[in-house]
This record gives sequence, structure tokens and C-alpha cells, in this order.
Amino acid sequence: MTLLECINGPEDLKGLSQDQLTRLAGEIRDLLIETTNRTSGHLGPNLGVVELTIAIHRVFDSPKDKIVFDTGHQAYVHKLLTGRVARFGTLRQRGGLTGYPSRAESEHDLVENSHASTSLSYADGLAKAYKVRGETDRTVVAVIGDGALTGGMAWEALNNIAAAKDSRLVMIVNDNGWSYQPTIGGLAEHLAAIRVSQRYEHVLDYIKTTLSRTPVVGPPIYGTLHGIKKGIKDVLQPQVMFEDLGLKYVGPIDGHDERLMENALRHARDFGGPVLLHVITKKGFGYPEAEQNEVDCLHQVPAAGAAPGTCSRVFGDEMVVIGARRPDVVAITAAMLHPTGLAQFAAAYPDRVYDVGIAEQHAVTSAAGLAMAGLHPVVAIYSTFLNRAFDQTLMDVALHRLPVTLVLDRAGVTGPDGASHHGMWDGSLMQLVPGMKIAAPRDAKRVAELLNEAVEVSDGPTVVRFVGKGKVGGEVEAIARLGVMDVLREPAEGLGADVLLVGAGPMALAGLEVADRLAVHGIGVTVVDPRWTKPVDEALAGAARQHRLVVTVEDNGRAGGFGDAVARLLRDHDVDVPVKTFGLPQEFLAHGTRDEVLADAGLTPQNLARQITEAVALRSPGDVPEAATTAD
Ligand SMILES: Cc1ncc(C[n+]2csc(CCOP(=O)(O)OP(=O)(O)O)c2C)c(N)n1
Repeated sequence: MTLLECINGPEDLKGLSQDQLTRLAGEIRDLLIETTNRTSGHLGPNLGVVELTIAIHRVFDSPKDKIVFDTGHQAYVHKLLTGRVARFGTLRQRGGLTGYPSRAESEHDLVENSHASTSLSYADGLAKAYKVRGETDRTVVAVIGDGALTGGMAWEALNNIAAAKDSRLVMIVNDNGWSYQPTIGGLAEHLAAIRVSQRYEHVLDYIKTTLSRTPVVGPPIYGTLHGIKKGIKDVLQPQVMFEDLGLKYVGPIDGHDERLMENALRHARDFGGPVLLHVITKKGFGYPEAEQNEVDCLHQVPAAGAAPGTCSRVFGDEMVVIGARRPDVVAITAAMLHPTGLAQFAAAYPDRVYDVGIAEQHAVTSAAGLAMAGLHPVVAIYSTFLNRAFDQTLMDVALHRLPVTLVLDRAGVTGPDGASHHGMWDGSLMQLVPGMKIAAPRDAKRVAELLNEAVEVSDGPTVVRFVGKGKVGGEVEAIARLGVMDVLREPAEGLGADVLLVGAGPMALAGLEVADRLAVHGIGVTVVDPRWTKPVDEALAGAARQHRLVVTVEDNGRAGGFGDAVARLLRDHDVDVPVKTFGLPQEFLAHGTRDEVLADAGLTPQNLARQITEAVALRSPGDVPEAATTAD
């Protein structure tokens, strides 16, 4: 039996010797590597926080003390130390452990949102609440990476925390110098400067003096000491920035020295006010393949980069082509150059790409500025992270009718990252934005085609949304055009125009299989790919009149999505053909493979065919053969 298998909760850590802790760290690393290589997952970030997480659980008393992991992708070690070793092999599998903290999984898990830069705000609220409730024996701990610290919310929180002098709050900045790629920006340079300006040996002394609130070093003495220190630090140590905000700063500390970490954490815990602990770690620590990986230190396995043969790569390749033709086209990424496919564009036009850090709101308004000055920015982000920048899209871009193209990778069901990562909101949110045009390519070829159309739009914003991991191949050509829409299939010979099936994005291809199944039962289907889901082409109203039922299918939440827009168009044109809208239920959908999640949502061709058959039968009893109602 391994040491790790004997750890059923944080209390089992407390009696271990330093040698045993070292052995335990090794066992954790072995399991992380073995499991993530099998199940996929975040490897580099977790290898880097092994000692840090052990130290946290030895010093603090979870769940009484609250630990908030920013983003949560680095919480695997925490899972292993809080009773989930036996289930760890099910990581990110349907019905298994989630890839982020999960309140359903453990009382030790608090925040499961996985959108970066929120931990300090949660922690601020928690610490204030415990004060109001008189629960002064609890400490709140936030673990935030240097990447997540580039997000605006983190700075809004710091500003407030600095003023909450008696919040029992320990902020651990896990500084490995990396987000997906090396963290960029003024803050990153600032942290790097701190790293090189201080030697670890001096830190222990520093912690003792800086964090002392003991009567021995009374307030006046402490003040003098602190004043002197600060004076020296002004010259030598750029952490003054944090202290000028009014935050107690300690560090930098070697995050792989467990004993040192514990010591620093104990002092921070006992200080009684907010403390920022600057911890230096190495992403991928202890696994040379990760430490030396130049792209992203194995942030994720398999790599999140835009692999050849995916829609993300097609987007990236096409950007290079467009860039050559259009010197006014520039690109923005929010710390995800490789995953979004912009790496080749960056290599070809290094002066025309901006990595803004994990700052989607800034990315969009900065794009507005670029557009105001005559450029055409392409902002490439994952669909789910656009939620962050809704107001910026609405007021900063759309209100000014600025030509900004938002390219939303991972739109629709994404899979193993679960509820917070499914790109199921943008299709509805963007429908609300006046003047917005939304393109939904059904396949890789259409990604290139619609991207080209989008960057030609010069009088307002555009969106191109697609499933980035979608494979190239299996392209289907149109048999006709209807306005801007592609007609992919007419009813089979001898069958009537029963159903007009409008499938947005990849759902158009699913629609073809539905049509095949329905044809077997004597139901004629016209399959249309709208290509642009906003504005809905008015030609759809005329086509609807020629059918007995209109069906829409989309890989997006049903509420306010493409289907609702189609139904509204038909109402506005007094078309009384009934409409059935299929899409994702407006719920937080669990993790699984894309196919599993789509099947749970009823979006398989088989289930759609069954439901449509029933709808047709209901509307025209007698016309449709009985057998059709049991299509499988
Ligand atoms: C709002 C938001 N944008 C983008 C991401 C995608 N993302 C996940 S982890 C990560 C990098 C995080 O870097 P850091 O906080 O330094 O943690 P590390 O992985 O280096 O430990 C990014 C950009 C996200 N989770 N949330």
C-alpha cells in the first residue's frame, strides 16, 4: 500500500515526517502523470503545486478554513489529499471525478466555475462574511496563478481586500511565469523582477519580522521595523507595488520547499489580516518532459494546441492567408495563442498579434479601439469566455458599429471540461446584440469561407463560432443557395415537402442523417444550413410556407438561441407553420465526451428523427404511416 493510499483526508497528513512528505509528493506526481496521460487533463499546473498543496492542507484546517483555487485546473493534488485517491482514475470521464473542484464531490471543494481570476473576490466575500457572523477562527485561502492574476477581476478584488484590514485572508500567488504560454504584460515583468531581485535565504527572517503582530514586537516597534524595511525595499524590491496598495506582501518563497512553505503559511495564518504570499514554482516540476516542454510545460495532455486536421487549425491557416491580403487585419488572444490556432499568424505577422493576458473584457474593448483607428481586429477566444465580455461587445463594439470579428472556438458542447466550459451561451447572448452578425460554419471548409465573409463586414461586429476540435473531412457541399443559406438536401423522390429542417453549424450535418431516417418512413425533409444564424435570412419565411413543419437544431442553449430567432421571424411574417426548436437544455451540463453530452441532451440523429416523426404524425394523423412513429 502506498502512502498516498493511506491519505483519506487532510488530517492524515498532519502526522507525517518530512521524509514521508517527500515520498508522498513523489507518489502524487507518479499518479498525476499516469492518470492524465490516460484520461487527459491538466498535468503541468498540478505537478507544480504538489508541495504547495501539501503545505496548505497541513497548516490549514479544511473544510473549516476555506480554500479557493483560482480557475481550479490545479486542484487535482487537493482532490488526492481530500479522500479521492481511489476514484482518481475516473478523472474527466462521464460519471467520474470532474477536472475542477466540485461541490458535489467533496466538502473541501468550494468554487467550481473554472473561469479565471475570481478567487480573490470569492475569498474577499467569504472572509467578510465570517467576520460578520463572528466566526473569527476561520481563515480563507486563495490560490491564484500569475496568469489568473492578469485578469481585471483579480485587481478589483485586491483593491477591496487592501481596505479590509481585518479579513483573515491568505492570498497565495503561485508564480510559475506561465499561463498557457509565458505570462505577458507589465504585471508579469513586475513579478519576474521580484523573482530575480531576492534570494530565498533571506525570506524566513523577513516573514518573521514582516508578519509579526505579537506583543513582543509591539505596534510601534513593528511600525519602525516595517518602515525601515519598506525604505530599503523601495530601492531593492519591486514588491513595493503591493505594499503601496496596502497589502502585506511576503516573498518570494520557494514553493517546492515544503517546510519553508509551511512556515510561511503558519505566519500568514496567524497574522490576522490579509497577506499576499508570493510563491515561486516550476510548472511541470519533477517531470522533465513537462518542465522542458517549450510550448506550454504540458499545461494540458493531450496538448490544447490547434492540432492539424481540426477546425481551429483551419482557422489559424486561413488567418495567415487573410493577413497577407489584408494588412489591416490584426489578431488578439487572451493568453491562448496556441489553443486558438493563432500561433502561425503570430509567427507570420509578429507585430499584428496581441496577447492581452487572461483579460477577455479588455481584449474586446481594446479591439474596439483598434477598429476605431481603422484596423479590423479578430479576437480569438473560447466561446465560454466571451460571457465575460458581453457588455464590452454590446456597448463598446456594437453600439459604435465597429468592425470587430469575434472568433469563438469550442462553441457548443465541449466535453470533459464540463459545465463551466460548454460553449452553450454565446449563440443566445449574441442574438441580443443589435447589428451583430453570427456565422456558424458546419464544417472546416466553411470555417475558412465564413471567416473571409466576416472580415469583409465593415459596418459592425461579427461572430464566427465553431467546435474547434471538430475534424476536417466529411465536408458536405450545398445543392442550392437560398439567400445566404445553403440547401443541403431536398425531399427524396416521391416524398412531399413535409419538414424544413434548419440545422445551425454542425447540426446541419446531423440533419442529413435525420433526413435519411425520416425518408425511410415516408417523410420528406428539406435540410438547410443557415450559415449565418443572425440575422436570420428572411427567405426562410417563404421556404417555411412550403412545408408542414419547421424544425431547428442547434448546439447551444435553447433559450433565446437560433431556434427562437427563427420562430420570431416566422411569427413576424405571419407564417403559421408550427416550429419545433431543438437545442441544449438550459441547464449546467455535466462532463463527458461531446457525443455523450449531446446524446444526453437528445441531440442524436436517432432521437431527433423519433421526435420529428411524432410531431409530424400528431399534426397530420392518417397521412403518415403508423410505423413511422417508432423510427429508431
Ligand atoms: C476567463 C478565462 N479565460 C481563459 C481561461 C483558460 N485558461 C485556463 S488555465 C489558463 C492559464 C492559467 O495560468 P495561471 O493562472 O498562471 O496557472 P498555471 O496553469 O500557470 O498554474 C488559461 C488561460 C480560463 N480558464 N478563464
